[in-house]
Amino acid sequence: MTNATRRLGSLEDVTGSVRLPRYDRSAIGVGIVHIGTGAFHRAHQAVMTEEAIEADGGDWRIRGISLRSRSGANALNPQDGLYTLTERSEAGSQTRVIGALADVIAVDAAATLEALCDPAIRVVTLTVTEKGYGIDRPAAGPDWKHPAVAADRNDPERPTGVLGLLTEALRRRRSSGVAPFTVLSCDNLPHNGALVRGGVIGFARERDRALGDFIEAEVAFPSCMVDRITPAPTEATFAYAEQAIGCRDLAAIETEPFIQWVIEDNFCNGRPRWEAGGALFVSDVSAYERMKLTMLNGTHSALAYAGFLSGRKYVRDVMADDALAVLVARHLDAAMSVMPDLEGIDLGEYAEALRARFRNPAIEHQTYQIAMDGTEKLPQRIFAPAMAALNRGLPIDSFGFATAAWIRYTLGETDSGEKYALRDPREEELGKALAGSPREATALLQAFHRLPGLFPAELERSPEWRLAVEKPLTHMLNDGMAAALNAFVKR
Ligand code: CS2
Repeated sequence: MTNATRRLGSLEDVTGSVRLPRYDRSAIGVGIVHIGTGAFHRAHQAVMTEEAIEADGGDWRIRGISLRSRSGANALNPQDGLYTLTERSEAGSQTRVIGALADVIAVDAAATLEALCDPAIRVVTLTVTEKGYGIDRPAAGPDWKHPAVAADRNDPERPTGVLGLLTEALRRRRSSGVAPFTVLSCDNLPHNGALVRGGVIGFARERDRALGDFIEAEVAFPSCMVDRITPAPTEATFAYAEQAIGCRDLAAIETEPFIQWVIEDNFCNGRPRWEAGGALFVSDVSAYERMKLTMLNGTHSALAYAGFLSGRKYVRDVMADDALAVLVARHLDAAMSVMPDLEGIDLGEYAEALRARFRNPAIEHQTYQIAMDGTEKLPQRIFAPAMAALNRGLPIDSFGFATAAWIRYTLGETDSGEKYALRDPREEELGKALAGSPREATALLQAFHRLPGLFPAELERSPEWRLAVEKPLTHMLNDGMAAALNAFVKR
């Protein structure tokens, strides 16, 4: 960029011939609060919302909330919420400017509460990552040890965390006679709607039983499955956007052409017609969700640990490596084998389409990005399908290899001694488990099994499982990832 480049501030600044919002932004009010306005939200729900507004109008623009970081707000607010979205694939790029986002409130709990209490807001959507909710998943209720949950429990009228904010906003709306909003979690969690519902109701009940009962009876928490591979933006993303629109956009993002959103049709206060953007409304999303978590996300995690430790920076590099490509194919087969039949979906085609998406040469999706937060991701992506395979007498070696690669990854150092940060919310606990254990597969797996709430108890007890993890882990520890991988894929 030259210093002279203008910053995107309004649609008039756009000089390139790209698609612009096909509606008058100033005539459309906000109807959604979205918590977590990162790249994924901007590549996914905001785009579907844009298309719903274009097709149908309706006051459904989005007020964004960033609970912990100011960077999204600093980029978007001076741009009047506008940003450039580029879809990239081998076939070329498509660039457009999205107008559905109105503004972003950053690290301001009072303003967040005010936004949540606005009667115009009828849907609250969330992408706060698996760890962001403060929910104890096995118990399907609040995790009272989570720092934000604990703080909000002590000071419920001035909440700063997700459960506290949603509960206090619903309480205030109720006492001033404003209808509740729908809460729509868009994170990669199994039964995300039911999970968040359990968290909010549990948090509310602790405080006031009647409020808990009210939320249980009146508030809708639909589940949904979201899908779009969206790498973290880089300077190259901004440079490309600048070339396409003729001005500097610090909120630009890039993504793949594929987009999918399957939503449980259960809303208590209206919703945009997201069908216009391609969303599918169904009565039960669980099979879609399981397919995506097991096949896409599970394979992603498997390839991320093995790929990162093989020196592969991007997913596309993993796919270009013969041994890793076999690992991916094997993992997809194993994941597919535990899936129930899904009406209208050919799982073999789904697997093939996933491989093609992972190969996308125009997308720089870092294995290190996917590798973060393993303790939050692996239970639903790897351990649950491993358990399902075990119960059905199916092979579990792919799930074992993925787990071994993750454990090896948590040592924080590559085979050539290069150190990296783990980036996991349970990093300290993992560190303690590792410190108390010799660098030996059986001891390491035992130490990890002792971490509460991570592995299903039945899996821990299975000698077959232990062998499936310990064998490749021993290989990884003694001879390095490349040798372990080659031995695994040759079988
Ligand atoms: C990825 C997901 O980072 C990760 O853990 O597996 O973000 C994945 O790219 C998306 O779920 C795709 O929809």
